[in-house]
Amino acid sequence: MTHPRSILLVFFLSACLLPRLTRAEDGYRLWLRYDRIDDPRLLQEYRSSIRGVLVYDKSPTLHAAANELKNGLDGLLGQQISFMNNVFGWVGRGALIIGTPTSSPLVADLHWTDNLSRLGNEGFMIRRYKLKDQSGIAIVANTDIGILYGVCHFLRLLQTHQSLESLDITSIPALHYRVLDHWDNLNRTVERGYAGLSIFDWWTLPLYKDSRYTDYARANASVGINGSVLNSVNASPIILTPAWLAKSAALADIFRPYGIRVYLSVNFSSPMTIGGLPTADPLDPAVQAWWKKKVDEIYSYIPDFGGFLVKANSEGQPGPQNYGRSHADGANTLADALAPHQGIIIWRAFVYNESSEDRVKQAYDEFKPLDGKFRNNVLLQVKNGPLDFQPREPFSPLFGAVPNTPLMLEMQITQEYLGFSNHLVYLAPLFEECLHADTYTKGKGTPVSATITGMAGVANIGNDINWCGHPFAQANWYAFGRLAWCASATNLSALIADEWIRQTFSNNPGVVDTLKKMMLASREIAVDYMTPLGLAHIMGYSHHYGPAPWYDKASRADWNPVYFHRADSAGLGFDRTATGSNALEQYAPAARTLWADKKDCPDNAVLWWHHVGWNDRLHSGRTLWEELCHKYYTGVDSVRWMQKCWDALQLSGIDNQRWQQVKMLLCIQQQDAVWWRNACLLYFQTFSRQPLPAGAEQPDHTLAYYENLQLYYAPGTANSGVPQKINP
Ligand code: GCV
Repeated sequence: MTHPRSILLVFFLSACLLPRLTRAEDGYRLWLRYDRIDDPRLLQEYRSSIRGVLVYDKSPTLHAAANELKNGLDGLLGQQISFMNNVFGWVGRGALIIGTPTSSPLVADLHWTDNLSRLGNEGFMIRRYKLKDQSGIAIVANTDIGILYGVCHFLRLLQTHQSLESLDITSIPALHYRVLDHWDNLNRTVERGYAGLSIFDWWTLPLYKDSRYTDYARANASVGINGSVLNSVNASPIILTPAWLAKSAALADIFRPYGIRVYLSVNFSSPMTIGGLPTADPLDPAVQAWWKKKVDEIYSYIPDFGGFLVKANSEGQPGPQNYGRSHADGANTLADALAPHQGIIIWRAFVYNESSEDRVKQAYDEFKPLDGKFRNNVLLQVKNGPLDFQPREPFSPLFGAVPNTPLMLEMQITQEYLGFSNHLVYLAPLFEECLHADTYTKGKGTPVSATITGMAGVANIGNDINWCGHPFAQANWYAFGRLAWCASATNLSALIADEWIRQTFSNNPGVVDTLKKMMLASREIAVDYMTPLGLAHIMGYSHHYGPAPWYDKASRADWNPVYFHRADSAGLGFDRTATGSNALEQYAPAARTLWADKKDCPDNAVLWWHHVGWNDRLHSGRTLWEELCHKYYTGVDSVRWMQKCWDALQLSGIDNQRWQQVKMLLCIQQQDAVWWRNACLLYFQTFSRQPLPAGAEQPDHTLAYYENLQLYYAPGTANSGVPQKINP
C-alpha cells in the first residue's frame, strides 16, 4: 500500500516539476506574452517604478492603449495596477502618465513641447519626469496612435527585462507606409500561405467578429504596422461588391483603433466583370466614371479607406496594356478616383512578359521611362530583388532609379522560396541586406532604405493556432514590422531577434544566446543548402518547395529552372554582364563595379552575374565545383548543428509543446536539406563530371529518383497549401 506521505511527496514533486516539463504553450499569444517576471529583483524595481497609471482614455485608440497596458502590467507585475482617469488630480510617486498634450493637462504641464514637435503623427517619447515634487515615467506623443505605439514599446522594455532607471527614448517611424499584404483569396485559401486558411472568415463577416481580428490588430500595432491589404493581388472582382465591402468595413472598424488602415487589391477588369461595361480601358470616360462611383461607395463604408493595390499585366492579370495603354494611364485613372478621399494607389512593378529579354531586366525597362508620369497619390511597389523573393538576389535596380515616383519596397514574409513554414529561416538579415544595399544613385551612401516611402510584407499569417505554422516564422512577421519602423538604422537583425526571443520564449541568457545564434545563421544556412553562390529559382515548378534544377517543361522558358542556372559542360551561372544580358547596366555605375568583374565579384553573387568555369577558382580558393559541393554539404551540416542546439535546450525552461514542435520541424528541415544537396549535386555533376568530395556522406538515391519525385497538391489549391511528396 502507498504511504500517504509518499502520495504527498508525489504531489509536491509534480507541482514543482510539471510546469517545467509539460506546460503547454500553443503560440497563439505571439510575442504579446505578459507572464509574471520571474526575477525578484527586477520585479521589485518595476513594481516601485510603476505604482499606478494616469490615463485619459477618451478615444477608442487610448482605450486600446490603456487595455493593453493594463493586461500587460497586471500580468508582468503579478498584481493589479490601479488606473486613474482624473484629469487634474493627484500625481503620486511612481505614477505612469500617458497621454498627449491636448488630451492630458498633466502631459501639457510637462512642457516638453520642443521635443514633442519632432515626433510627428506616430512617434512617441518615454521618459522620466518630475512634476509637483513627484517623479515617475511618462509615455507621451502628439497623437493617440503615438501613445499606443509608446505603450507597446514600454511593455516590450519590461518583457525584455530592461532597466527603467534612466529612461529617455524617442522613437519616430522611418517610413510612412508599413503594410502587410495578404495574399488571401475570398474562399479562404491563401496563395503561398502555409499556416492554414485565411484568418479572414469572409463567410461569417460582417456579423461575426472573431476576437482573433482584434488580436491581429494588437500584434500589428505592437510593431508599428499601420496598413493591411486584405486580399490577394490576384484579385477577385467580387471584393468590390457591396456585400464584400460590408465585410471589409467590419474589419476596418476593428482595426481602426489600432492605427491600421484597410486597403484592397483590385482586379483591373472590375468595370466589366461587376460593372457590366463593355471595356475596362482606363481612358474611357465611362470606365473613369465607374471607378469614381465605386470609390465613393467604398468610402461610404470605410471612411478612412487606405486605397488600392494593383497587380496589372502580370502573370495573366488584366491591365491597361490590354487596351494599348501604359501602366501610368491605368494607375492614374484609379488615382484620380481616390484623390478626393486622400486614398492612394499602390501599383506593383512585378511585371515580366514572355520575351527573349532577361526576365530580371523587364520591370526596370517598363517603369523607368514612366518616372514622373504618375499622379502624386501613386506609389510603385517594387520587390526587393529583380526576380522573385529568392533566398538571395541583388536589390532591384528600380530603387533610386525613379526619383520622381515614391516607392514601396515589397518583401516576402511568407517563405514561398525558403521551405514554407517547415524550415526555420529568420528573414531579418535578408530584409536588412536589401534595405542597406548601396544603390549609389545619389552617390556613395544611398541605401535602398533612403529611396523608399514605405514597406509592404507579404504576410505569413493563417488560422493555425500559432498564426504562422512554424513557431519561429512569427519572428519574421515581428522583424518586418520592427524593420519597417526603423528602416534606416543598421545592424538590427540581432537586436530584433534578441527582443523577439525574450518576449516569445525566455529571458534566460543561455536560451537567448543559443536561439540568437541559430536565428542569425539560419538564412545563410538555407542559402547554402538551396541556392548557394548566387544561384536562383531552381525550386520545383510552381510549388517552389524542393529542388528541381533539371526542370524544363514549363510553358514559358522563364518559368524553368534551367533558364536561370544555365549549366553546361563549361560551367554554371547566368552571364548578366555586357557579354551576356547586360542587366548590370541598369545599376548606377559605382554599384556595377561590385559585380562586373568575375574575378572581383563576391562568391555569394557570382553565379547570378557570371557564367563560371567548373575549374575556375573562387575567392575561397576552391574551384567552382569544389565550392558548390562545400556549400551544399555545409548547409546540411549546419541544419544538424541547429538540431543539436535545439536539443540542448530541452530542459532550459522552454515549454515542452513548442520545443517538440520545433524539434520535429528541424527533422523535416534536415531531411529537406539532404534532399536539396543530393538532388542538386547529382544534377550539376552531370555537367561538371567531377566527383563528390572524398569521404563525404554520399547520396542515398540516384538522380533519376529525385527527378521522378512527385509532389501532390490537394485539388483546387494550386499555389496554396503544402505539397505532399510521393515516392516514385
Ligand atoms: C501572387 C510569384 C508567386 C505568385 C505571386 C506572384 C506575385 O510569382 O509565385 O504566387 O502571385 O509572385 O508576386 O504576384
